[in-house]
Amino acid sequence: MTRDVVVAAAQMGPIAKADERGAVVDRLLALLREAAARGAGLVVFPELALTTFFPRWVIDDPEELDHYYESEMPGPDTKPLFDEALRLGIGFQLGYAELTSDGHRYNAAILVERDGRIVSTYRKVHVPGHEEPEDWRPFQHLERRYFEPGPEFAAHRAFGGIVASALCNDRRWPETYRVLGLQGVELVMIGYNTPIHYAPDPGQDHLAGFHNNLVMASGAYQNGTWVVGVAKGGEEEGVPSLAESQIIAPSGEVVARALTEGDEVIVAVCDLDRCNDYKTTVFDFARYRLPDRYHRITDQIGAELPPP
Ligand code: ING
Repeated sequence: MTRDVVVAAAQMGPIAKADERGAVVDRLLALLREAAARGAGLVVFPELALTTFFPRWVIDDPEELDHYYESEMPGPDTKPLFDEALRLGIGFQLGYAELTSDGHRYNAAILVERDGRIVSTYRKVHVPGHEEPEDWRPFQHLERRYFEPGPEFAAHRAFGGIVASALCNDRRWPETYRVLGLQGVELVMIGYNTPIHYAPDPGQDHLAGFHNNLVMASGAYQNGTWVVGVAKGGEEEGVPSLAESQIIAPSGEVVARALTEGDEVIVAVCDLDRCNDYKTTVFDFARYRLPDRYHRITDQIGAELPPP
């Protein structure tokens, strides 16, 4: 007995600041069609897949800033993608900057089923970087200036299983996977924009690819779930960004991985029943977890050191 979902990671190369949404959507359509041609029923696009990664700049002009956000999804620019996906009978996740009607700004990802049903709109919980410009940096990472944190991690029934979205920095935090694991998640889809250079500690730069796999493979194994990580990679507006999109099994093994730093589709047959190999044995939460030993995880924000 298998419960197969054919999943495609649709990696993107750089999006230039000058690129119009129409040209970007044309790239997304080409990736969608290739994924469909290769049998995928679900395509995962990167984080902020419609524009260049604009938090790398200080943008004080409100009109210029709003240009990077979507106030409706689908909107005129993105409707062709929704229409083509429906025609092809393929579902997808799309990362974008959301400006809500009441003025809230989120780093968001919408998940659409094969019949066009909108399953969910996830809003990034872990917002990294800084709020104020820091001129010691070679480029800014102002996500905390431009986005509010989302309210929750939620898993949903879709694609024949239990699925969820996360975004970029979320993948580095074990809480992301465990909160979803406690909802029985079987597939976590994570778009990312990850500069190779980490200004606060450049000593981490050469480990960007290692850390990328480390956190997603750990999250997959420790929660018995498939994990799909999808990059917008390559050198974008002068900033080298990690590619290495990959599809990871509940075992933690990489079953597909991108070879380029550009637009590239990788595909894997994800048997969701493989999750139970781990959920009913090593990580049988109901049998082995002891939450009354774990209070610090939700009671504390930062570390509280033992008394001297
Ligand atoms: N980008 C990066 C990420 O978490 C970062 C920020 C890079 C944090 C490297 C730590 C180290 O992959 C986003 N958009 O979250």
